[in-house]
Amino acid sequence: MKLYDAAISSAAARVRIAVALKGLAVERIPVEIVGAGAENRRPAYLDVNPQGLVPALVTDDGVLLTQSLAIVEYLDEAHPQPPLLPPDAATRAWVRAFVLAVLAETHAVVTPRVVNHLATLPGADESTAPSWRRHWTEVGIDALEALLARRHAATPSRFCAGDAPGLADVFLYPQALNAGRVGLPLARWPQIEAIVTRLADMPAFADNAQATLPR
Ligand SMILES: N[C@@H](CCC(=O)N[C@@H](CS)C(=O)NCC(=O)O)C(=O)O
Repeated sequence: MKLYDAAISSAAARVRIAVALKGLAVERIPVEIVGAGAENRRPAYLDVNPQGLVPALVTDDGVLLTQSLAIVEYLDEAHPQPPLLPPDAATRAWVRAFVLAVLAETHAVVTPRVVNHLATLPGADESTAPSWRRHWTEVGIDALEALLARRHAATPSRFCAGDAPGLADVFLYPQALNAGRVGLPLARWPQIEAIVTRLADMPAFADNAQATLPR
């Protein structure tokens, strides 16, 4: 398999973590996504992913996949051990709701392309982008903490939805590290801090997400 990847990308980190949890091998193809040297909007990469985003994965059969959730679910279906989704339908639905709260309602509104555009709008100044990023990170992670608190009050577990790391943890970890990048220590979210601290002890997580644990 080949992974179009950027070390700083939390979306790509989800795939790197899933690959590591599954014990799979993947050839990483770095794609520059920031600054003047950015390659992801050039025709060569748009041929790979018309959205111009990382990650993208080419399977062993030569099929090209995009979107981290679709890629991680593909890996889980193609390589079922260890499973990333729980066995019962209701917990699977909870996990998917949590993952969507990370990718659609938190990550999607603070990605560089959104924040960079905001900074060009009339009335924006140097505080607009950092303030937007911090606000939506806080709103997003507050919601994740509330979802976890409610679940764990009824069904305590070491990780998001069980005693082994799964899909929700794969998505939570890189997003939680992003909070540190915008100056938000994890201590304000005790459920998340406890889980992320456990995940940080696992090489599949620690070695595949860029940034250190925010304290
Ligand atoms: N929903 C997508 C998001 C992908 C995404 O936003 N990737 C970012 C890096 S974290 C990217 O490629 N940004 C480049 C750009 O915005 O130009 C996924 O989960 O794969």
